[in-house]
Amino acid sequence: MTADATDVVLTLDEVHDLSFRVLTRHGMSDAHADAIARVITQGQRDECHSHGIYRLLVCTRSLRIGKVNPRAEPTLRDVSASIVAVDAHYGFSLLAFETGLPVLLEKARRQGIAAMAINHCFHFSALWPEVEAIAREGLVGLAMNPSHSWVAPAGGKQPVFGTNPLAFAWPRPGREPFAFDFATSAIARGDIELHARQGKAIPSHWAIDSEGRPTTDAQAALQGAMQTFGGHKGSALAAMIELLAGALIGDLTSMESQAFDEGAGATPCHGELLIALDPKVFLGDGYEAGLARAEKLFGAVTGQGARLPSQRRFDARGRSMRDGVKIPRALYDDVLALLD
Ligand code: NDP
Ligand code: PYC
Repeated sequence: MTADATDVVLTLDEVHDLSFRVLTRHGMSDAHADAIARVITQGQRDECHSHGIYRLLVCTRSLRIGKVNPRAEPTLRDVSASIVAVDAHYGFSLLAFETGLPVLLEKARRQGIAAMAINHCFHFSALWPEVEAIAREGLVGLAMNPSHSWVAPAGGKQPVFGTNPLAFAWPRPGREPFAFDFATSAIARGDIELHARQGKAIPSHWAIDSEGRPTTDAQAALQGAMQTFGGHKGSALAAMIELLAGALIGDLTSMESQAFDEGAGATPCHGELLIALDPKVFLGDGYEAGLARAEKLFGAVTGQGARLPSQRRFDARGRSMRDGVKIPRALYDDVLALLD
């Protein structure tokens, strides 16, 4: 890998080790620190810069604010034959996800479809590692969550919705799954934060300033309101996520998460909904044919030179596993300072 003086190159083990040390240094239990360090490493590995090592700054700020329980032990509740709920007890979401995943998979295999509600969690991570984990088990995965009310509805100017990510993965035996994962805002807020850190302009369709005018100034965007992607369509999906991963699972909407924060500036605190579907149950004897039909669909996309979502990530994954990852020197120095 070529790196200039403004970059630092780390192996994936070094990224994990650094993340684990920073998190435990800030009082986090080993179990939480390991779950989070693994996902931050995956984010950096796949060159998802808004959800890689940058998140250590966000996590540690939330820990210092004191609202997160850094040693919370998630508990499981068997809601029904096809629903499991995991209470994160105001810890970060990732250990709760890992605690509930085996039960979600077992219920989906038995019932054909199952849901997992994660409640009372601080949430900062990308969702593709979770739906990929479901697809690696041969199941179809869906995941979604609210965040803080940063995003104006289409046609409005006041923030109501979160950046509300929606992720999906379809298993492809012997190869990487078909997966997508996107914020229902025009871009993840983390990307605007990274532009603000680097003093870079943003495209004018990402956000409006506090006067309601489209802006290219990342700082003004953070103080104004973000825009949904795809106008009214992203707005409707964002609302759906508030309902399914908020109201339906008895947890906070993005407006309520923002109010719960009381201006402290911590990571959003709310719930998350995951759904797993087992193609073997849906398709029975038609399982092989169903998966072959999916492959034909993917081939029709790639056959004309279009790419599947996540292909950029999988390419980056290969490079990072071989060569390590490049981290901007200024970010690396800020992360190292967290060990002082
Ligand atoms: P992007 O717009 O970067 O990517 C969205 C998806 O579209 C990815 O799956 C991407 O695949 C795919 N894609 C991009 N370009 C193409 C293309 N030309 N052809 C086909 N597919 C394409 O993501 P966002 O900025 O919306 O979100 C980034 C991350 O932020 C997500 O992982 C999300 O989970 C996370 N997030 C988390 C939140 C939380 O509350 N925890 C809130 C909001 C966002 P590829 O990656 O391969 O380019
Ligand atoms: O990038 O929008 C975002 C985000 C919110 C919470 C975690 N990431």
